[in-house]
Amino acid sequence: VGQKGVTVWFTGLSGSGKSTLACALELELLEKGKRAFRLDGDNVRFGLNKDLGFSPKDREENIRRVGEVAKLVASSATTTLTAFISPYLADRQLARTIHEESKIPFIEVYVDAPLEEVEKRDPKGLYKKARAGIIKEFTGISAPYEAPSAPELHIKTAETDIQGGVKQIVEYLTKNNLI
Ligand code: GGZ
Repeated sequence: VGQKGVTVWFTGLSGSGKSTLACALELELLEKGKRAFRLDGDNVRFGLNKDLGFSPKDREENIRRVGEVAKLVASSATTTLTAFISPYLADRQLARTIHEESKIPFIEVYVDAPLEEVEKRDPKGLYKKARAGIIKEFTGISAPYEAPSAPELHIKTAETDIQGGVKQIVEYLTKNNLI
């Protein structure tokens, strides 16, 4: 049985570790000889979605497009990883529906770190700017984050290291015959 297509959808606050986890998982899959492809803010918001900002409407469109692209890539039997805050339940549900309609498995991974923790990390100083009102509509500060209630996987990055998180995901994908 060869590799099937699947989308692994990371969601969580800025600084929670989505991109870090997605990068490490991508590397692990490639090293195992699996096809893997990653979409995140760095390769999407500066290109495909450079017309979009952070209003609720723009985030919705960001996530809709990412959902459509992820589905297309995953349908070529590639493990597709997406790392976007995707703060709204309804937007993530739409991404899930887009996949279900094409019979592509959709695995939601809640990258969970307390706001207190990510604000302390603040590697880019964004939370500080958001608190000061310099960045508007910042998730967790002045815009909502709607946590998933039933994600396929829940990773607490304040309590688990990167390799522990990657292991949790690889085990899930293996057990469910998705890679
Ligand atoms: C949230 C923002 C904002 C606002 C800029 N709110 O830590 P980062 O910098 O690299 O990741 C964040 C990224 C979020 O983009 P997404 O496409 O993942 O968001 S969404 O899924 O909600 O559409 C952050 C930066 O962009 N950033 N302004 N106001 N994050």
